Amino acid sequence: MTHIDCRQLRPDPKDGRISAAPKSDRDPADAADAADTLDAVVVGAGLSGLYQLHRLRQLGLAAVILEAGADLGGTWYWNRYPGARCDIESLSYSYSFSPELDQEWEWSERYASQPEILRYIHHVADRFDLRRDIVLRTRVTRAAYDEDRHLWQLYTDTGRAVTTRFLILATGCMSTPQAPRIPGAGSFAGAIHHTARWPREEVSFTGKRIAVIGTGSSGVQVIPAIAQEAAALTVLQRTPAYVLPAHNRPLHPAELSEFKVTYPEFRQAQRRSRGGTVFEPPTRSALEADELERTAAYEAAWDTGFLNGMLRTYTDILTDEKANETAAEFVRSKIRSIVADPVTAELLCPRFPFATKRPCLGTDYYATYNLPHVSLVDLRTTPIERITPRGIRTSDREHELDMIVLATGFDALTGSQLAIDIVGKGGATLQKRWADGPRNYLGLVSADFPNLFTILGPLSPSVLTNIAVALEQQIDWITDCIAHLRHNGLTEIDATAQAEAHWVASTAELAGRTLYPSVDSWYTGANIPGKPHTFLAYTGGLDRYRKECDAAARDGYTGFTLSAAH
Ligand code: NA7
Repeated sequence: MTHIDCRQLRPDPKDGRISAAPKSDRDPADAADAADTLDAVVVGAGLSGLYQLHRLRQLGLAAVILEAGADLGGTWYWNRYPGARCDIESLSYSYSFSPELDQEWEWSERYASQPEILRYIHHVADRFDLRRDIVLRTRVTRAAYDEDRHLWQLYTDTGRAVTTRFLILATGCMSTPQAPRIPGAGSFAGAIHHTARWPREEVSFTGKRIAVIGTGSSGVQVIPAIAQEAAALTVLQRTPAYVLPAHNRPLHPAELSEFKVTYPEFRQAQRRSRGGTVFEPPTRSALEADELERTAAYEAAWDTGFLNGMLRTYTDILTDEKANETAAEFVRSKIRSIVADPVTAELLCPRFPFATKRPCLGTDYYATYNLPHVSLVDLRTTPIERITPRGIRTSDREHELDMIVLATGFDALTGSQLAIDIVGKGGATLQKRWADGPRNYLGLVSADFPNLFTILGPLSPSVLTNIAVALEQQIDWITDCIAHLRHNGLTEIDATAQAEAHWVASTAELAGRTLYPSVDSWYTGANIPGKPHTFLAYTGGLDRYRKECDAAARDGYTGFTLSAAH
């Protein structure tokens, strides 16, 4: 393999883009022939991409990250809306691979804000000297596999082609924003911002009439922040969320120093855990407890400020409808106790099983609806008809607005991979192969798409875990796998069709044991028109998943075929 100087791939300092002939002037085949050849290309410079680059470097590989954004950070680069914050504790939601990093980095709050996480990511990039191999403003548009040479040919929106042996998609599980197609959007006189494409320059709400569409995690965070400044805030709600209080607070230096002493054991415990967070698992059914006991348990969970605090009370909240309803009703009682207007309170009460859509962590979310300039519109009874030059017309009236904020979510888990035109063996396209839902083995490799690994993708634990822990597990596995191939003079790894079929069936079977698939959500693809309805994540837990991945590797990569180019 030719090793190239990665500086050749760097953006032109004048405009930040890689210089190349315009796309229309180029024959892709010519471009590929003339392309630079790398050992590995990682797509995406978020938390996953950065750690993957670090690990590939440790193997001595020529590797680069291609990143569509103008800067690194991934999710934390794009989602810079006011109030954006992680819903996993900062001491947990951070890399574990470097004990030195753990010791030197100081988190300021229990739940880190977007700017602080972005600072952390930049610190990591500097500390491990990663920037020199990151190419920004470069979106991978197409990837085609060369079966003879066991190489991927990549095409980008800058016109530059790159050839690589290994292609690793670190494109994020929530990175393709979903914006509803509302008639008349182009006619609106004010600004429309999606939370996941928030402008880098400050957006002022002062004196303005704002509407927010969407009440998932992003809406729940941005709504109280906008309410603090805006003259009027109208929340357009289709489905209410279960919002638990974050009880966010500053972390005190003494507390941090104490935590740092136990960091090594804590990191070990995270790795062994079911979801990447450390807690004592419940032992009893919610239905074994009487109401008094249950309420006390739920109160205690509510007070902890953990996203999954309620799920940790009893064993069957996510598997038994009756057990689930006890938790759901507890949250509804909290909503009724906080929101002063009973009609608004009822509209805010979710009716689907608790936590079957991802619950949200909020700060003053429900109390925000007690403010005189905040109003709630129920889109189930008065749907949006169109956007007008002056605002949004629902079936009963026109809401006059200066700004519309879309907090309408993402094409989760598969969106960022299917956005790339990926062509594998025998001309197979990922789009066609996944037409009825994603297919892969161990959530890592799809059959006939060799040497292509996905991090935090579909049919892996990803969004059901603390992704900081899940991503390190997958990246360590991928890195070991690449090391194994190189050590043995092999140039290709592919998943077998049988192993893939078994994985798809067993992840569906595992999901079927829970209440998750019974509810339409982005977990099931239901939020995207035309997306196949399948449960997209692995529900067996990170601990079990880790064992499955390790066993496959230990037994000589069972379920995969390994080979060498002639
Ligand atoms: P979510 O959780 O998918 O929330 C999107 C919200 O937008 C949700 O309330 C949707 O209602 C609503 N939505 C979507 N499309 C429409 C239309 N057309 N009209 C009205 N309302 C709409 O995305 P988030 O960004 O909040 O959070 C995503 C994850 O990122 C989060 O769970 C964390 O893991 C990080 P619906 O429920 O579909 O009726």
